[in-house]
Amino acid sequence: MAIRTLGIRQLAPTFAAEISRLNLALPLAPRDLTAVVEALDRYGVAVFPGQNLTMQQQIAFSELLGPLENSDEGSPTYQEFRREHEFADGRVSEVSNLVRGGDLLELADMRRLYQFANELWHSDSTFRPVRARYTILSAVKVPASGGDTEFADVVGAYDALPADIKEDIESLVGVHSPTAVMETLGALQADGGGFQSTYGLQRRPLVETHPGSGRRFLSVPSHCSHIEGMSLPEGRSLLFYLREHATQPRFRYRHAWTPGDLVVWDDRSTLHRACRYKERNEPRQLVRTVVQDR
Ligand SMILES: O=C(O)CCC(=O)C(=O)O
Repeated sequence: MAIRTLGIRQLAPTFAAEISRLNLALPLAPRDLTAVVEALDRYGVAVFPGQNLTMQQQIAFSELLGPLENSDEGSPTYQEFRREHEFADGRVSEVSNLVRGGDLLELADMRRLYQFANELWHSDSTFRPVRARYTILSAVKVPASGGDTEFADVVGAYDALPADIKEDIESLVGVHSPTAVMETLGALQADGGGFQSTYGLQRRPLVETHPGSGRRFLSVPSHCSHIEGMSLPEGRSLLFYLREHATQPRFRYRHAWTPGDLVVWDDRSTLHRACRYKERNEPRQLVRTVVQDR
């Protein structure tokens, strides 16, 4: 199997792997690309230390995995923001507390306020008509402490559910919206950033089969606001239960960033969240590209 050539070291009990034998700045041989996809099918999170890619190299690598999401789509506000980012390309969305030139974002800047949404467990773009298949994040500037990214294995978590719960949730459909998270944060209020969404509601099954691994996974990100055909309290309490189950420490991996690291995760088989840091004092800047799923 091609995956053996990658120099894999598993990072958490059920998933996540470090891949040490590839230089992503160079064009990947087809067999290496196949091996990377196999590793993502198997481990969900792939950590490539010390890559130090330029933005163009990250875009080139990401495009090998599939078509990229346009980060401005559906939001003229974001288009405007991006011009102020150092990595100004529609295929890149910067995760950063800086504006171009290196100043920290102002206290009430909505970019700062909206980024707190990343601290809630989620998988990317489930609220868009086309969700994310993979997210690629690489570290440019990292704080001295904190600012890790934490992942949860929703494949292992599904396997560990009691049989009767698996049966109960088998054909349920979750309804996803960005406002689900922004409402929790208070970001819909004028003094919370006045968030408005241009997206309609997206219906997604609560349980799906991963096409690469053939394994079942739970789709319970914080953007899933309720369950179709269930009252809000009943659906939400089921979602809280499933998310809590899926994010127990035994299903987690926490990545402490070093500048130059590049991490790819499969947004179907994992959840993730940003961890707190002293964002009023220390710069943190990561370059993000997203490969579309369906
Ligand atoms: O900043 C992080 O650690 C995570 C970013 C994130 O949640 C995302 O890119 O969706």
